[in-house]
Amino acid sequence: AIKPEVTRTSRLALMPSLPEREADAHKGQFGYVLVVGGDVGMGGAAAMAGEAAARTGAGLTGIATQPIHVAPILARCPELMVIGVASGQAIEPVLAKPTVVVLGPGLGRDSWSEQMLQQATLTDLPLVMDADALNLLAEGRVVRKTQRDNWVLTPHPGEAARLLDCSVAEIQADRFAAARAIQTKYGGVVVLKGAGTIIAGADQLVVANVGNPGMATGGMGDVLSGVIGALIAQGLTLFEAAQLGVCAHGDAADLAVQEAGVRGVMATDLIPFIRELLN
Ligand code: NPW
Ligand code: AMP
Ligand code: MG
Repeated sequence: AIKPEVTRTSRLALMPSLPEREADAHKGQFGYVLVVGGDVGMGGAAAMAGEAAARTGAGLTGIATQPIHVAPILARCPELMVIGVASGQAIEPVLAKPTVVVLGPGLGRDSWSEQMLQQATLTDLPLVMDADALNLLAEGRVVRKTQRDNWVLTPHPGEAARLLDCSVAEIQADRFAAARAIQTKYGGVVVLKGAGTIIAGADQLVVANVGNPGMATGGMGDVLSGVIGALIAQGLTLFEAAQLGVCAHGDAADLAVQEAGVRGVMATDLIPFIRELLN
């Protein structure tokens, strides 16, 4: 049940936060999103986040991933700058250019994952933390700062339970309290995903009643993380980007379902609709 005092957010309310494109605009004005993720077996997650970021209007998009994923990702989407990072290799030079880092899609939880996480969390850039970046954070494997103002955490209920060291049932029993508790513990902006996604900042809390059960399929969250990253890159605040990203993503899923039904929607099906809705 939605508490009456909780404000509902919507795509239309947030659209004015997206800057117009002037006639003489250039790509440097729309930011550089770097996706860090894609361990062996999950290259698709990083690819989906990257493609979603580019289609959401990022000026430039890069992906730092396992070397074996470079060629297949480039073959699918040559607009992406795909950087292979081997075990033990420093990514410091790669981190000099982006305006925002999306950390976690398909990142995994092994030594390569930890190496990528440690290096990426050394930057002071804004971060979108998703998937295994959240799992590693929950396990205490982020060594630098475990509380920061300039990150967006996007847990699903399973990841939220790990972040608070409780059960999924406890998260779902009071999703508002759970989102607030994660925000208090880790700072920044928290997006607690699932039906009735909650977005919590330090002193704001809104609910987005968007989306549908067709979204219960792999890759949906990876697309969302890229969308939020691209909105941050274009100058939205973290709280605005989280709200507009969630709403555009959920509304796009509704359009995808209207087109062909609730079963068999794929995460990449949302991407053209997200683009259309943000234009
Ligand atoms: P249960 O079973 O109910 O106790 P995991 P993941 C819970 C990558 N991917 N309501 C639920 O727990 C990701 O990016 C790669 C209630 C469920 O079993 C990650 O890096 C893909 N519970 C990595 O895989 C496509 C909910 O969480 C558990 C819930 C692992 O991510 C797929 C699953 O969470 C994937 O995105 C809800 N609404 N939602 C690719 N193509 O490369 C989740 N749970 O164990 O964190 O696994 O989300 O699949
Ligand atoms: P992930 O579990 O990380 O792939 O993220 C799943 C995405 O799909 C999140 O944005 C969820 O909010 C969304 N989603 C999944 N199931 C539903 C549902 N039943 N209703 C609305 N949104 C959903
Ligand atoms: Mg996910």
